[in-house]
Order: sequence, then C-alpha cells, then structure tokens
Amino acid sequence: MDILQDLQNRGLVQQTTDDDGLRKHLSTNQVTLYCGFDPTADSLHIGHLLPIIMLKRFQKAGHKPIALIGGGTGMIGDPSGRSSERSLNEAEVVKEYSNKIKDQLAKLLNFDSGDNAAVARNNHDWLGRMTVIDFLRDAGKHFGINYMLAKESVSARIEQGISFTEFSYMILQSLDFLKLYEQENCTMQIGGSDQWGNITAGMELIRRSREDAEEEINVFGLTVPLITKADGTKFGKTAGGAVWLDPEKTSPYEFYQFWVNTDDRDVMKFLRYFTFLSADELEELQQEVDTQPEKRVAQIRLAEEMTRLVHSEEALQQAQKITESLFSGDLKQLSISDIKQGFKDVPTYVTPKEEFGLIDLLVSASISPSKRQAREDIKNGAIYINGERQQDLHYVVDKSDRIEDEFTIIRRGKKKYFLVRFQ
Ligand code: 485
Repeated sequence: MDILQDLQNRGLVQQTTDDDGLRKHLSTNQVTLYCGFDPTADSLHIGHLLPIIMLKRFQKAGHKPIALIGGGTGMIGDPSGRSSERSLNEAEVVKEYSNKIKDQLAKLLNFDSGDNAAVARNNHDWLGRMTVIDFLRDAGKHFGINYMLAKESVSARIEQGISFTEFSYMILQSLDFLKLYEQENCTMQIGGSDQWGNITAGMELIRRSREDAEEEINVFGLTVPLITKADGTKFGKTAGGAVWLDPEKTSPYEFYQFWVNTDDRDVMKFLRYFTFLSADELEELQQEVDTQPEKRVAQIRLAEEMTRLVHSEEALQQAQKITESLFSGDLKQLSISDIKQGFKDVPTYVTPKEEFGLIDLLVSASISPSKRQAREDIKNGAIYINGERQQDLHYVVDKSDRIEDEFTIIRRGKKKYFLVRFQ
C-alpha cells in the first residue's frame, strides 16, 4: 500500500494540495519534506506529536524529513489560529528554547539513520541574515496585499487587530519553503491544519520566484487534522495544564497516565493516529474495546507505545511500577524518584512542625473532615502511613516517618493519597 493511502486510512490527512500528484510524486521519488516548529516555549508538547510522528512515517517509507526550528520566525510570531497578538520573547530566550526543542526533535526523529536520515535546520541561519531591502524587493514583490488579507490567519484578525509584524509572518515561512526547495530539493511541507495558509503561500512563492527557471515545479502541502475528543474537551490538556514532552515538566508517569485515561470512544482513533501498530493489531484491540472495555487493554497499549516512543523503555517501566504500587498500596518497592513522580499532583499539606499527633494531622491536612471522623478512620484501619496501616489513636508522626527527611505519604481508604511535607 502506498504511504498516502496508509495515512488516509488512519485518518491522518486533513488536506493535500493535490492528492493524485502527491501520490505519484511519493511513489516515484525519495521526497524531502519538512515541518516547522517555532520555539515559543522551552519544550514541545503533545500537540506537536502528530506532525512529528507524521515525519517519522514518511521516513519509514523511505523519504527524508527535515525538522525546521523557527529560530527566526520565533522572533516574529505566527498569527495562525490565534485571536490576539503574541508577546515577543527576548532573542536569548528564543535561542535557548530553540536549542531545547532541537534536542527533543533529535531524540524523536532518527538524525543518523543512513541515506534518509532526518536533519535539523534553523531558519535563523537565513532569515537572520536577510536585509530589509532584500526582504521587500525579493520576497515582498511576490505577495499581493489582497492575497495576504484573504488568508484565514489575517482575515480572522482584522477586527481584533494585527501588527505588521505578524501580518508579515507568512512571507517568512514562505521564504523557508523556497530556501529548502532550492538548497535541499525539499518539495513538501506538512503541518497542522492551521498551517494551510502558510504552506500554500510558500508553494506560491516557489512558483513565482522560479518562473524564469523553466523547470517543472512539483511542490506539495499536506496538513494533519486537529485532534478532537468525544467529550468535546480540548485534546492535550489536563487539570495540571499542557502535557509536555520534557520529562522534567511532565513526568513519564504523568505522561503514561494521560494516555491510560483516554476515553473508550477515542482510544482506537488515537492508536491509529499515534502508533505504528498494524491493521491486524488494531483490529485485535478494537475487539478488546468492544468486548471487555473495563480491562482498558487498548488504553494501556496506547500508553505503553507513547511512553516508550517519547521517553524510553526504562521510563515506561518506571511509570508502570509506580502505577502498580499506587494501585496496590504497596509503596515499599518505590524509590525516591518514583515517589516524586507518582505523587506530584497529590494534595500536599506543608507544615513547619517537627511532629504531629496522628488525629490532629489528619484534620489539619484535611485528610479527614473532623476529629471524630479521624478517630473512626484510624480505628477502622483506613489510614496508612507510608503504605503501612496505622490503628493506634495516639500515634505521633515524627522524623522516623519521613521519607528523605522531607515528606510522609498518608493514604485514606483504598486510593486517596496525601503528602505531608515538613519544612
Ligand atoms: O518554515 C516554517 C517556519 C515556522 C513554522 C513552520 C514552518 C512554525 C509554524 N508557523 C507554527 O507556528 N507552528 C506551530 C508551532 O510551532 O507550535 C504548530 C502548529 C501545528 C503543527 C505544529 O506546529 O500550530 O499545527 O504544525 C508542528
């Protein structure tokens, strides 16, 4: 099956500029394609994952991906999909973000795998050197104002207002496509559906600026769909905010849990979108969802595939160990690093006290609603300190109960965990 058909079957193609032309182009050439990432934060997030995996899919099919870091465009700000003007970051900040994002992309894409190894480029290398005269003479002349005003990224902002800076952004992204076309024979750009206008503007610039060259110009654009969820909430957001690819910002355990929590109605779609599982494997998982959804076999498989892909096999195993220990209440097998990951979002009570009577602690930390209830909880055997049941009403929580001299884990009932942090 050809790659485009596989992508279409998976529901991964929102739009292409020419389906038949692209299918032919991909079947007769090793195609160099690119996707751009602007360094607007110190990490990529889960919203970037689909285009990255898309690059990988093309690479697996023998084509050559370029990951473009927007060191130059990140200084300007893409208005696409945004209802208000962005605030600008300092040059050093953009540079620092660029380096971090480049390292993340290097981890995810094979930067050294033979003849179709992925490469990274940074558009600051050419945009940063361009003079304003060249910009206006060579690029600006090819862009009609009416054409630019008609682009969704601009027209959607007319009422609210848009600076000349963001208005001009599409010309910069177009210059990138032209540059990569001329220097690396890059003939295809991919991105999310908000990038359609910028991608087609680039194709237009390539055609216009190569008019005299009398070559046949075969360039293409492809966008991936916006990911929607059955419950209507936004994909990639949790109570704790965005799901980042940087393990320091979103731990592998949290990342794993994010996927495990996928709705039954979404899980097959996400497996098709994000994993490389075959049609047969997908079919088997579909059976699981249909016949015994409570086992969450598909969700667990999704979480495994994604955690392994973005982090590592070791990180996956750690995430699974934490998940099992928290579920069974057996905390003894957890290391300090496990505990820090697993308990990051658990309600935490901070106290300067050296020691605390258990009943008082349960009430002060809002673990039990009242002293009376706290006594009941202890007597009933519902209270666990660091995984061990404590039924002594007069128990005093002190230094000896602290893990790493810092915190104590209290559990009430089967699954409610709390942290007490001593300062
Ligand atoms: O030549 C290019 C220079 C910069 C870019 C693309 C080509 C970046 C692009 N303008 C952009 O803003 N992309 C977003 C980003 O960087 O966060 C997101 C898109 C999303 C998807 C993702 O990047 O909003 O649809 O393309 C990879």
